[in-house]
Amino acid sequence: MRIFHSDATRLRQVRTELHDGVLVSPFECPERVSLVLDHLRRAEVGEIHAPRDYGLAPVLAVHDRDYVAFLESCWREWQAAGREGEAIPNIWPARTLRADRIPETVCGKLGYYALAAETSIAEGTFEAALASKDVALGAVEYTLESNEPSFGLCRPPGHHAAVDQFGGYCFFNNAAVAAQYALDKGRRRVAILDVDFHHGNGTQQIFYGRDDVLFVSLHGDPAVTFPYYLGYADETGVGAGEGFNINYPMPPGTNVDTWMQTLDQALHAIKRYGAELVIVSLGVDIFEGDPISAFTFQSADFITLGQRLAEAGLPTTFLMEGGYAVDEIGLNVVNVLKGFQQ
Ligand code: SP5
Ligand code: ZN
Repeated sequence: MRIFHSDATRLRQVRTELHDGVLVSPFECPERVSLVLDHLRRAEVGEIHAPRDYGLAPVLAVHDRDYVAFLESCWREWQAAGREGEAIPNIWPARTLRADRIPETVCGKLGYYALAAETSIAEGTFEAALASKDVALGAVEYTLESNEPSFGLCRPPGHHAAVDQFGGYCFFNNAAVAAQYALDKGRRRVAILDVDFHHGNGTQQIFYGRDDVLFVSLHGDPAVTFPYYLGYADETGVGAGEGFNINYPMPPGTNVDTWMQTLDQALHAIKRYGAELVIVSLGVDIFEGDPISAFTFQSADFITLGQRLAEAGLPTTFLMEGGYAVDEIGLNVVNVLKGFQQ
């Protein structure tokens, strides 16, 4: 298996996350990358390569141009406005307000383009997001050219990022960028299997009206779990996309047997679809020890997950999403990839 990593993914080094009403040191931290990398090296999972620079075109194939421009200028504008801390939204075009006009100053734009407040923006955020999508593109390009599996150590993660919204620690939707790239290189049916604890609302939104990307997600029930406002089982797609969005919400505490049985259903759907490529949005925050999640995976269960994914027998690219139990994040990722290789 080939691994893609870029040192620039560590350039995002924000100090603050709004968590339980307190500004804390962010769960989504650059050490996550270093720890996963260490374990990948020690376990000799595969050669580690730096991706090339794919530019902005593959990003603009799924994201709104003004949104990307906002991410690029946000921190500069925030500083120019003389704000003391990091850029955090505190007002949104919520249900009774207008969302059809984009404000002109950074405070208003932040709320317009944000879907959550935990994700601060500061120096290096845009650069790390650029590196993260290059990692995803390097990985998917390798799989497209070789049919061999790959792992992209993306950071920041991507699956909460929608066409023109950031949040949930995500800015560019790496999996969506990679899936679109595969389509642009001639693949006709791509599946994205999202196993992160949280629903991949951004990926769902980007492909909701389309039948060329099947989105399948196993996640915590949005009735009680972030991102709360998307991820129910009755969201099945719209128009041409009807039937090509499959959500499997599960309650907090769901045991691994139930989760694995649900994975079997997901993999059946992916095979029935005739996917030519599977992109796995690999969040290891389904681990029991994850500080912000509520599923019950033990480290050994990640080996089983990798084995089940390999049994599907499809070209597969893994892209890193969440996972915040930093002491075990490296082991848990390596276990998935080793299980896949067995
Ligand atoms: C990529 C990814 O995994 N993003 C997750 C973003 C979660 N952000 C907010 C989480 C709020 C968790 N609140 C749970 C409190 C448990 N004490
Ligand atoms: Zn997550």
